[in-house]
Amino acid sequence: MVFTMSAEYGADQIQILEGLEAVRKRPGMYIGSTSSRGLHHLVYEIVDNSVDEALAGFCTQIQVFINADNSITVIDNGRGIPVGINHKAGLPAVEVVFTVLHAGGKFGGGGYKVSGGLHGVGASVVNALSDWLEVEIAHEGKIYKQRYERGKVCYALREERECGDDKIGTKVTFKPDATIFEETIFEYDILKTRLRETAFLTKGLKIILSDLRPGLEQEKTFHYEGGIKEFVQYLNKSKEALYPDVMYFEGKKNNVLVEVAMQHNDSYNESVYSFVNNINTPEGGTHLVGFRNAITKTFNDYARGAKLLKDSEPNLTGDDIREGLAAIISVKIEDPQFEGQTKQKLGNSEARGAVDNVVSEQLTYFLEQNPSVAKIICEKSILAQRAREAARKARDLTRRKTALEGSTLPGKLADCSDKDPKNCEIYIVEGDSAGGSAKTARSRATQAILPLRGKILNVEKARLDKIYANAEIRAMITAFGTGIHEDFDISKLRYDKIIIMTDADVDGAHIATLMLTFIYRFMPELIKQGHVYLAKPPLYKLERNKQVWYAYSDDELDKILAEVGRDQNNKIQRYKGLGEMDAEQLWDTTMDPEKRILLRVNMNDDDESEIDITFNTLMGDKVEPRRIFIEENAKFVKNLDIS
Ligand code: TTJ
Repeated sequence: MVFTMSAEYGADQIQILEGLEAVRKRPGMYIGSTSSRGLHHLVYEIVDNSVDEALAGFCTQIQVFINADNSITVIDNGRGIPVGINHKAGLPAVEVVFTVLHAGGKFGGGGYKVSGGLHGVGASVVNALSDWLEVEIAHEGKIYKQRYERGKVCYALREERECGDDKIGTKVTFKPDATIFEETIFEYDILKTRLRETAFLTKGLKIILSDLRPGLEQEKTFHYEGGIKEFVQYLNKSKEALYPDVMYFEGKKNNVLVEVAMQHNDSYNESVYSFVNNINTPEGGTHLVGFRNAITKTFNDYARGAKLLKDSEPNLTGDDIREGLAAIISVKIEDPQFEGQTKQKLGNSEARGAVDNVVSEQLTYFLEQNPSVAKIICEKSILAQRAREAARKARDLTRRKTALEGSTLPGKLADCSDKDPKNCEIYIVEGDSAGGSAKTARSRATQAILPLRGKILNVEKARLDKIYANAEIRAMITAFGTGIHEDFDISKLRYDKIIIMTDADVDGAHIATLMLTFIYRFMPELIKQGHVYLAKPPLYKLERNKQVWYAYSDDELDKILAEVGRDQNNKIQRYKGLGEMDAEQLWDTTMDPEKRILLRVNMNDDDESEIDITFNTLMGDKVEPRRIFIEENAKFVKNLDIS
């Protein structure tokens, strides 16, 4: 096959170059950011094209390599990007894919495309933002190849070599442009989380992730014949399932492909995740509404029909039924419309009815065929209803209390005088002694102190009524001012920073984790909007000839000793707890905004399900998954205090 390339740059070629120039000028417009998140989105853009080929039924395996030079290679065994001339552009189709903006996505029209969707920007953007990109296509016994640099064609698509007739597929390798991305080092775990999710959502597709970087070599294969059923099993792996089987419903209505998998566990949290064309929709949308309507209606009808719910008793609410529910809702739509603040909410109205229909019909049938499972779920929901009633009473009590006596803040709270939340911060301090020093050390104008007595309630294993009854939890809720769950209103937040200050030992870490579990489960927006921090107290105090240094890590201590000298004039103290510091030292080392180190707790929507699983693994009932998690992650732990 001979390719002709017009020697002079026609109008089209100039337009193509301008398009890619625009991408390089304002990359954030196309991939959201040029941070680590934007860098990893490049990989998803390319992989999603192969996933499309899998959804079309022509690709069964995708390999992703992190190469030694931090370039990425993606290989699939699909039909291969077409190499024939695209007559509209007068160029080979594959060149159009990589050089014309938004030219990506399906070639055969129709179908549910994952790539190049509203969230996708197409492979041409990846090309424009790469130092170089090479594509090879195995087609009819030949390998075709083309190379681009910063989006510009280096040579015309050419026949590179012969290959076996049975070889098919597409291979793309690209190296992100370091002049555009602040971060060009790929993180294996970020790609692992996303590729695992993609494999769950595309049943039967095998995805292999390999890290080829020296010293980081590892490989993992994701292959789930059970698709989202296995996703729910994965969500429940550190929990106790209430019944053996994961319910699975699938159907097609109003040209919407519906897949739902669900299984209750013994926790009190809801872990329901929704997707459209494999794209996570953390803000939910019509598909999620359809799901919620269906299960609330179906379970109430069943509970009444089976006389599990007396006529005199009120209906179960969606919250009651979804307590402890792990579920995946995955719909495929040809032209998804996204809404919401971050464009991660599905707007298509046809999805609501489609999901409601499929789930109502098939769940009703399932419950009739499995009365024992139905009973278990209804009884758990009725218990949840009673606990919710009790919690409402407890909450109304706290509300009434604050209403009657004005907003009584917790007695132990030493509030700050400035009333503008933007200027204020609250330290949640472990233990009364450290709380005392913190109250003395603080700047009264802008720093509030809330001392908590030892270990707070582990909300991962408690129902709402017990949580409201816990004094420490109530103190935090009242002090923060936002309310929790459906009451949550971030505009009522009384402090711009919530700083958790605990001892630098294992107990302190455990208390900090308990507090983070509470905030994550009841006020996740505080974390998402960056209000939650961990104070970093010093690990060491070095005294030498009347001079004092503080070190916040072993490395830092080594650096200081290298400077001042290692001899018997050094007196080194390893801090076991905040209580060992007097107020002045606490201020100097941990509370003075000019000098302190604060670690901001970050959370983004990409890894919602992973975070949920991690909290449950660490804080939940089952010991074995926790042991495995700690073993797998111990290599990242420094300064583990084993005293
Ligand atoms: C679409 O239908 C006609 C034959 O070609 C089909 C296609 O586009 N297949 C395809 C594209 N398989 N894999 C890709 C692809 C793979 C990677 C790694 C990157 C890109 C941009 C596309």
